[in-house]
Order: sequence, then structure tokens, then C-alpha cells
Amino acid sequence: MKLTVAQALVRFLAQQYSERDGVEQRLIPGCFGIFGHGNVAGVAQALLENATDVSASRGIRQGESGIPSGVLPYHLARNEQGMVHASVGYARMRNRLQAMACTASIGPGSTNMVTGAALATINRIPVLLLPSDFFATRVANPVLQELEDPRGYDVSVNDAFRPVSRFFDRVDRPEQLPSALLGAMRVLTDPSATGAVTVSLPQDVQAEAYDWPEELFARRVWHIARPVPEPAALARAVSVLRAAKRPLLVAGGGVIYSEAGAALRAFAEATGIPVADTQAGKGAIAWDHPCAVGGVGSTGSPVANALARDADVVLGVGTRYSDFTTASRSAFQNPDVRFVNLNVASFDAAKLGATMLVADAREGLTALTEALTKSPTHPDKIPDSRESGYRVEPGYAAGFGAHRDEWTKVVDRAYHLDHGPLPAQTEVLGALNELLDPRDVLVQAAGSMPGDLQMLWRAADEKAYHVEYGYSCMGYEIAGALGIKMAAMANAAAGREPDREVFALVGDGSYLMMAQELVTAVSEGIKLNLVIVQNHGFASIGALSESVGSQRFGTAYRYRNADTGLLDGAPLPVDLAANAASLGAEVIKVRTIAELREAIGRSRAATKTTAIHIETDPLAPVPSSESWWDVPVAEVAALDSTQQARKSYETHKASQRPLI
Ligand SMILES: Cc1ncc(C[n+]2csc(CCOP(=O)(O)OP(=O)(O)O)c2C)c(N)n1
Ligand SMILES: [Mg+2]
Repeated sequence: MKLTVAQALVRFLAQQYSERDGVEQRLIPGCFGIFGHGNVAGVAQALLENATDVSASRGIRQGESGIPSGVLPYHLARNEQGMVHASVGYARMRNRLQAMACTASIGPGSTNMVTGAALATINRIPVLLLPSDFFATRVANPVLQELEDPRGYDVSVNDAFRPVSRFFDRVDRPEQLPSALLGAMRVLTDPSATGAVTVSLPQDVQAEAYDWPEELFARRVWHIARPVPEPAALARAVSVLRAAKRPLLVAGGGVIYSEAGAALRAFAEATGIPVADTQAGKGAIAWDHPCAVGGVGSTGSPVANALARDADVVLGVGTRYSDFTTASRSAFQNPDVRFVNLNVASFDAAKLGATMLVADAREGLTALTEALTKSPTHPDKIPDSRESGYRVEPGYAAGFGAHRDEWTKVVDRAYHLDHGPLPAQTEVLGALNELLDPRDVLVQAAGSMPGDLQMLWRAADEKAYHVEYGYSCMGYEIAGALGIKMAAMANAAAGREPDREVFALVGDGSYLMMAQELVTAVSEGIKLNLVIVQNHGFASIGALSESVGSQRFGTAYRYRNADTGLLDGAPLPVDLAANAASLGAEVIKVRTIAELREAIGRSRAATKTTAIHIETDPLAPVPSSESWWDVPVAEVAALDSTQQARKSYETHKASQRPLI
């Protein structure tokens, strides 16, 4: 079959499916893109043929990105970084069963995707990136936007994707395309290896024709594995857990991606082991489940952090143990603490010198529950009574139960602080938490909100809490929400579950970093809800700056002051509500929490993308997580504020455990 490389690519992608638990779906449901001279004649031409050629869709179900347009629906994004964020939102919402493709032009169009690639890889979320590259033939070099490295003519800006991709290949000859594509699909669908997958496409090669074997375009199903634990590894994990007097389970994102919520609850209920969660794992267990103790680590709940401090065995499930989860390795203070890590990736299972249980989270938890509830002396027999199985002592559960009740009251107070004259951010979170449907998806990524959310948000559904805190990338919120909503619409269209409202909580700094995908949402008729939290700068880094003795330097959005020479002049006349309206959103400006509550209802009921704008006090109080995060303070300084901060830093630093 004679097709260009780009036409073959599109035709191939439209025929890839993934399967898990017997359910199949298109692996690549759609393609985001921005065209330039690097891809307009190649991938764009192929996508046009795909969009207009009705025969191409014969025998293939329409695209699954929520909006049918050819077999590989094309979505025009506004910023290449934004389209990768949207793809990550989509794939995370689909529990990594699907990944969007992203096509970008040569040079800046492509390198704009590097940040998104890092975000995808760090969060272990699949996305297929198709940056364009300079001519493989090099006949007219240097072409517009080519790097020209004097050390070697094969070096391209796209080599910047290598360290942030889990798979990278460059197709310099048409013959290389089939193996590049098979390699790309393999990594996208391998839960232990997935992340950004990059196939770099020189602009001339995209347009080059080749005679392809028909079998390249045959329907292909990629089976997403659920590896079961090796019996010997399971026995080792069980023997550590059986000896535990003060165990704690840490549930990470892997629990959700594996759809292991029910298995997690069954494990917790059978053993009584308390369950703490991470940013990516929040919602794996409902906040009001008797075993749920909230977030663990730097921005966690004091309940989970008290348990972590004394735990003798920590069972990490699907977690990568970021510094926020381990409170920079200060969270676990028991000198004899041991770790058991259930993870599909041996890379993560091996962390903290753990007893490794390499397996799918659902399969691993099910096997652990079964093994722990069996009699240790008659392991082949499941006892009638749990007594001969493993269960935490009643006093342990009663202890964290009481602490949890106290904490619930603290959160209630933070939700209803009645702070003035401007409301507190915790009240905004409270109003949202109380008024959103438990299935509505809340999206956040950077600033002071991820911490407040991890500590205070009450999540009752596995997909309702979507905080990107692997890369914590300002600008993720709106773009990510776009992909999340597309996935929610696709889920509803396929009858997988009812549609969900998506609420992106956007700080003013994050909004100014990247709000462009609002235009994409408007043009595609995809309804988003935004809550723009205006506090005139960086509440987060301002507070951090103060804590490290840097006096909030350069963290407020203000005019330069002629007297001080610093950016501490009058507030800026920035109107983000007007900005959002100019990009096509319906805008509701509110001043009080009462007005906010009313606006949330209106926004939910609206059919068009709606932005609520509220101003908050960046200095309002927030409850303490009773934890720490390691941000080094200057060892020598002229400023007294820095010297004081250094003393406090050294005290905390002493609590850091030299765990492996
Ligand atoms: C792309 C990017 N640049 C810089 C940072 C570092 N950073 C973290 S939070 C933050 C400020 C965020 O401001 P805003 O969105 O207004 O949230 P607030 O802190 O006010 O809640 C900065 C600059 C980041 N996380 N991402
Ligand atoms: Mg701000």
C-alpha cells in the first residue's frame, strides 16, 4: 500500500487498541496538534485525508476523544505544552488505558512539548509525542529553526526529549517507521515503563512515499498487563506484615490507575491497617472510610503523619515516594521501620530498601488480603474466624480513630473560617467541597492550593481529585482540565459512566502562565468550570520565602517601586476576569463566600465554559500538617531573617532519617 510516512502513521494509530480486564478501547483516541512548516505537508495532510475520507473510517469505530471527526480526530490546541498537559489529563482520567497523540512543528513547536513530556514521564502517564525534525537528507540545511550543532550535524533540538521520554526514536528512513511505532506502543501500554513516548519525524520523511505491507495496518490489540505477585515475594511481604504492630499503608496513584479501590478497601477492612494517601492516590479510599487517615507527608494530615512517625511497617502501594510523601525522609521516625512496596515497577518497589512485591496493585492487594487472613499455621486453610489471620490490635485503631475525629473538626473550622475582609483560600476549598457533586473532578497543580488540598480536601471518588503533583507545573490546570473533560465526555459517550463536571482551580500565577487552552475548550464546545483564585502573586512561594528567611522577595505581582528599587509598589490593575471573558468564557465575579456558593451552582448548571473569579487573602491561616519539607536555607547570610531560618532548618534537618 503506497502511502506517505505520515499517512501510514495516522492509519496505523487508528488501528491500535488496548485491552484490560477483557475491555477493549482505541489506544490512541485522538490527536492534538499545532501545524507549522515542519508538519503541515506531512502529518497535517495525513490528518486532513483522515478527517475527510469517509472510506477510511469504514470498519473502524469513530474516534473516542469525545468528538467524532474521522478515525483519528484532530484537535487544534493553542500552545504545545498545553496540548501535552491536556493529553496527560485525558490519559490519567482513563487510568492509562488510552493515550493521545500530539503533533508539533519543527523547532519551538516541538521544544514547547519538552516540559509536558517531563510532566508525563514523572507522573507515569502515557502520551505519544510526534515532534517534527529538520530534513533527514539535510539538502537545504540549515532550515528555519534548525539548531546547527557544530559538534555534529545529526544533533537536533528534539534530542532534548531523550531524558524526559521513556522511549525516543527518530524516523530517518520510511523503513524505520514500523519498528519505531511498535516500540512506541509497547512503552505506552506497559504500566511499569510508561510515560512520554517520542517519535521524532523529519519534515521531508513525513511526506515521503513508501510501499507498506498491509499487515502494518491490521487491527492490533495491546494487552495491558496485571502482573501477579511471585509466590516467594508474596511470602516475604506477608511475613513482614504479620509481624507489624503499628502498620500504615500508603496508597499512591498506582492504586487508582490499576482500579484497585475495592481491593484496597477489602484489604483495609480485613486487616484494620490504616490507609494514608499521596497526591496521586487521593480518592483511592473515601475520606470517611473508617481506615482512611488522610494524606501523608509534608502537606498531609496530622493523623497520618502521627501514624507514619511511629509506624514499624509501611506498606507502600503504587507510590513513588516523592519528598512530599516522605516529608523529605523525616516522616518515618521509628528506628526499626521497615517498608514493603507493592508496585508494578521494580524501580519504585525497590525504594527505601523495601521488601519488594512487584505486581499490579489490584492483584497484589488481593493476594495480600488472602494470605494475611489465612491461618499462619495452616496456610492452605482460610479460617472461619479472623482470629488466626492478621489484624491490628483494637487499641491501635481506636487511637487513630479519635485523632481523626479531632482533625475533622479542624477541617470544618478551616472550611468556615469567616476570615475578612478578603476570604481565606481554605473557605473557597470548603465551599467547593461542600457544593460539588462527589463525582465532579477538581483539578490543580501548583502554588499554595495543592498543599491545602492534600490536607483539607475530602475526596469520595477515585477520579474526583486530580492534582498534578509529580511535576507541579504551573499552567497545567486549564489545559489538563480540557483533556480530563474530553475523557469524561468519551466515558459517557461509550456508556462507561455518566459524564462529570470538571472544576479547574487556577491561581493567578498559574493563569498568567497558561490560560490559552480555554480558547480550545470554547472552540470545541467543551464545557469547563474555572475558579480563578486571585491573590496577586505567589501565596505559596511567598510563604516558603518567608520561612527560609527570604522575606517574600519577588513573590508578589506589583509595580516596581522607585523608592526601594524592588517590585513592592502598588498592586497591578490586572483583571483576570476580563481576560477570561475575552477568551470566550462566561464570567462570574464574586467577592464573598456566600456569593461564591451561589456562583458554583450557576457554573455547574451552565452549558458553556464558566469562570468564577474570587479574590482571597494570601496571608490567611492554614492548619498545620505537623510535618516538614526540605528546602535548604543559606548557610551564611547577612540578613537576620535568614540566620533565624537557618537555625530552624538545622533542627528539622536533624530529623531526616538516613534511609536508603
Ligand atoms: C512552570 C512553573 N514555574 C515555576 C514554578 C514554581 N512555583 C511554584 S508555585 C508558584 C507560584 C504559583 O502562583 P499562583 O498560581 O498564583 O498560586 P498561589 O501560590 O498564589 O496559590 C511558583 C512560581 C512552578 N511550579 N511551575
Ligand atoms: Mg497567586
